[in-house]
Amino acid sequence: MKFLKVTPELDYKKIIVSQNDYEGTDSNLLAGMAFEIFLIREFENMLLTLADGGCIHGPVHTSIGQEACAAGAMSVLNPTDKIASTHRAHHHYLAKLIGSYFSAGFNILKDKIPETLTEGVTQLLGEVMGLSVGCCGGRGGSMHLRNKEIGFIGSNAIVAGGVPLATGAAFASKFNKKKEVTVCFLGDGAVHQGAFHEAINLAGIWELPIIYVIENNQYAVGTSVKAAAGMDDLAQKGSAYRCVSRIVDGMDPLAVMLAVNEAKEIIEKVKKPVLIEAKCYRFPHHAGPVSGSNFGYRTKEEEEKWRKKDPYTAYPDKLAEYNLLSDEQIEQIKEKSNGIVQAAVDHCTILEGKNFIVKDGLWPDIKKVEDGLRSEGTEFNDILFREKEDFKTFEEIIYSDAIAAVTGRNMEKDNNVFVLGEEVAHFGGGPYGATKGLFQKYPDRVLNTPISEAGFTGLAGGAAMDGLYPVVEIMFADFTLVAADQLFNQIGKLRHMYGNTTHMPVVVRIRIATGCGYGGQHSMDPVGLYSLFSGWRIIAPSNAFDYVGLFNSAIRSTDPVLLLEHNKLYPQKFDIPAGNLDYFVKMGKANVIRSGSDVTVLSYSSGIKLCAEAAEELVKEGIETEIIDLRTVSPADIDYELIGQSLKKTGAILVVEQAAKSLGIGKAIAYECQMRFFDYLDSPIALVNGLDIPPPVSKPLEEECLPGITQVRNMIFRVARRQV
Ligand SMILES: Cc1ncc(C[n+]2csc(CCOP(=O)(O)OP(=O)(O)O)c2C)c(N)n1
Repeated sequence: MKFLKVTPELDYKKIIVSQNDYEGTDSNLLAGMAFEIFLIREFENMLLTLADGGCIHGPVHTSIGQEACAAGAMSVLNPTDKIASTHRAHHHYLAKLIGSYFSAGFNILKDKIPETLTEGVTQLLGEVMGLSVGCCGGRGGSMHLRNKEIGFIGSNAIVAGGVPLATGAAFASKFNKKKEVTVCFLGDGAVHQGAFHEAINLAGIWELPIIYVIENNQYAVGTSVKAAAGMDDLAQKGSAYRCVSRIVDGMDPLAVMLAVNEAKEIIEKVKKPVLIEAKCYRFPHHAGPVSGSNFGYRTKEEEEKWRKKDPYTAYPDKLAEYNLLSDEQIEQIKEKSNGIVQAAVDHCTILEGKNFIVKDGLWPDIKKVEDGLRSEGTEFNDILFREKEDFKTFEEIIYSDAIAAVTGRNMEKDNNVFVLGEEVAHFGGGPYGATKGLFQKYPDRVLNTPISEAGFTGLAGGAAMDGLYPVVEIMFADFTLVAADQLFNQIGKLRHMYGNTTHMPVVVRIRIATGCGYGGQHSMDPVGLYSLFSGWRIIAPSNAFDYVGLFNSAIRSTDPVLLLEHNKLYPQKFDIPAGNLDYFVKMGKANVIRSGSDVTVLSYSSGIKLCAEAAEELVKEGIETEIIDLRTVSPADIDYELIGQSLKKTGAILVVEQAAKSLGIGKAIAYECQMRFFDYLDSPIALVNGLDIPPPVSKPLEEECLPGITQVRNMIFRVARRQV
């Protein structure tokens, strides 16, 4: 055996900046960066004062020491460029604000500060304080900021959680052929998260216009980079993902500015994403005003060493030393920045003695606390919803073909619809034929992904926030758990958290593979899991007619929609209106598919056929079963009006699901029904569910797990006869 040395071609370098670079840089830009650093420092010191005075609810993660990263990066971004940030985001927000509201060539020493900047700083302060004037109406607070107008697509409190979303924003720019970049800021701690690796890999293979800036402030809370990574230079990570990688002094705004400028050129010319590691330091501990050394994970000596590079002093000193700005000019800039912060504080607080208190009338209206969790439905204002009775002629179609057909029809109508998932562009129609023929017709809009559910669902979320309509296929429902943060913490919550300032039109399609012998990690019916996150709408069509109409509604919806497709339905034939894939079925409207007077049975998806067969068998016993196909099964969309009407007639109710009891929605429906319709009920509400175990592979054992016709028939009989 022998070893050959492998020398991959890596573009991985350290950037060094000299006096010449300073002297060759436009003095307005240099002065502008000083202004940004001063404003950020003044703002965050003020936050600490306000927090100390009890005016801020929640943690304050300052960027004290890290201001140069934001000031440098934003100095070369265009207002249309986008940025994403983390729990430590004030510096990014303020610098982007300045970048967006100062016109090109703005001279901080001579020009008047635009009103919009002062208003923007007030919006940030208001948000951190949880006030209605905040950029998200006080919903998000310090860690969940968003301001689309300035290209601040969102900060995120899940470490690395925002990275796939930012990658989705970059995807949207490329998709729309826009000449803009996205800068995704992250901490050194985020580099160890899977979401980061999945997202940067997607950026690498799809050559997305994104710059990942790792602000390596040496610690994630109290854990050093050395301890977490076993190495000093995190920029190396980029080389694994076809990125150009750079290390830069993050305490020097000019160095960061030059690095980001070069990154923009690389994106334009080489079409590769760029990873910049900006080495910097935060002086206080993770949150609050106290130095990190007080907590014992670092020394005072180390802090003192870094103090010498503090951009608040070292940068203006350098400008003075190189005769680029006088001490007087520096003071003038400082005064301007302090004035803006003071104006924002005056807007939000009054001083009583030595105490700041929140001004009257600035708290958000508590009656509106639930607003914006989901759309109010205005996107359907001009839609006439249809039911099967509205059509005269029909044609037969296989369920899986209906999925492909209606997806294709939407892609034909709207260029912003695209499909992504594992193998969706292969085998002529993806793993189940549900994307049949789409890749051949739309090769740029049907994207095979690597096996990285968190990465591509998060990317879809970011793209959806940017105006695209992604249709994500998740191969098996159980893989939801691999992408749980993106699906639930991000896609399911952000509309509300960002104060209803974003739409989230992601459609996720999932095959439910119960009964296929795939075992306990491929057989989940996830309806109950998604229903825990109320931002989601969940659809489980039992036939192709409903599928087509509900898919059209799902695509039009500005909320995330989960489409559950039971494996058993895929090969079944159903009628849909002849030559019509454009009708809409209303989400939230259930359907009586069989009338009866003895018992109401609620079900959805493949459960409907089972219930219909059982009901048919019970006719000879003299039992008249009413079956309601719920169709939409997200808790807020259950059609209780129809259920109530039925229950008034039958007096008894049974919910039939193939999902395991703990993963179903039957319990929640039973609770609601007894709260709403107690007076109509003659007997306890009954449930039929799968067993609460991971379905085994062995055929008889798996069959034992799932409710079959006998169990359903027996339970309908008992409920109808009031023998529960
Ligand atoms: C997934 C996740 N795990 C843990 C936390 C708790 N937490 C918040 S910030 C943080 C440290 C993050 O360090 P780093 O990414 O280096 O950013 P920094 O705080 O240094 O800016 C931790 C552990 C979290 N918010 N999210």
